Amino acid sequence: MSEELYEQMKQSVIDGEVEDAERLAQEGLDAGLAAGDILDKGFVKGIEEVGDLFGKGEFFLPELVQGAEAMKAAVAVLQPAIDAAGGGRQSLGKAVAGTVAGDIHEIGKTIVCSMLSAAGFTVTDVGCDVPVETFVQKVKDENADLLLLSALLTTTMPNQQKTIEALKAAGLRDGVKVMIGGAPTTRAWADEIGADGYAEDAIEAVATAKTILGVG
Ligand code: B12
Repeated sequence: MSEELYEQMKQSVIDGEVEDAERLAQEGLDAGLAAGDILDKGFVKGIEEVGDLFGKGEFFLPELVQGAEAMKAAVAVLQPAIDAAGGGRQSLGKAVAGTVAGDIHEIGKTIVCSMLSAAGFTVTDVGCDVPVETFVQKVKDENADLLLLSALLTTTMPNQQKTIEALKAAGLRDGVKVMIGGAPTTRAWADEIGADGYAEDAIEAVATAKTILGVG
């Protein structure tokens, strides 16, 4: 029964059906499924398929955009449930998160933020296409323990490195751990640019955040 629902969720993203995605997300919650499972087993499978079809040239930009809209609509419905899972506990630490300059891919970063909040971190999401200076300022303003930098384009990955360099220049690097991620990034890239952590997905991001901050 839940397998069928997950399949419909996946299909709603492939078809770019915003209203179906919202309805199915709510149906999943009503059926007692965990928000994380709804994402991972349903909607994320859909957006992955959309990406594959786009990569193969079978989908074009309008379908990509529409799929992303459906995905975002589903995440919005699930957000309160994800937040509630982390409510009422003492914060594990302050995190600032965003997608680097030149890059407007925000779905994965938003999911990472949601999962971190659910796990008990206090997260400030600074959005996408974020200039290096904004990251530095936010780390300072929030007195952040952790900075999360997402990049989905090979062309914007260097902005993760530039942000780390800017933190050093501002004298803030020692006070904050930096974790990077996003589909084209790797552990090797994280090591190369001097990041403290790397994670392949949102679940691993939570575990890595706890490890590098020595909490939880
Ligand atoms: C949706 C999407 C879009 C949407 C984004 C909508 C939005 N508001 O976010 C739109 C339509 C706007 C878009 C635009 C473009 N896109 Co696009 N897009 C995608 C797509 C299909 C899915 C990305 C996604 O949301 N995945 C689902 C999430 C859940 O996964 P994720 O992002 O990887 O995140 C997970 C992990 O990576 C990790 N993670 C992510 N961030 C972080 C951060 C940290 C700190 C950590 C620890 C972990 C972590 O955890 C997440 C959750 O598990 C991918 C294909 C793909 N399979 O990745 C292409 C893709 C990324 N796009 C691509 C391209 C080329 C573009 C465009 C240049 C297209 C164009 N010609 O205009 C533009 C670029 C615009 C820009 N300047 O940024 C290419 C990139 C190629 C490359 N290697 O550089 C891809 C790979 C498609 C392809 N196969 O060619 N895109």
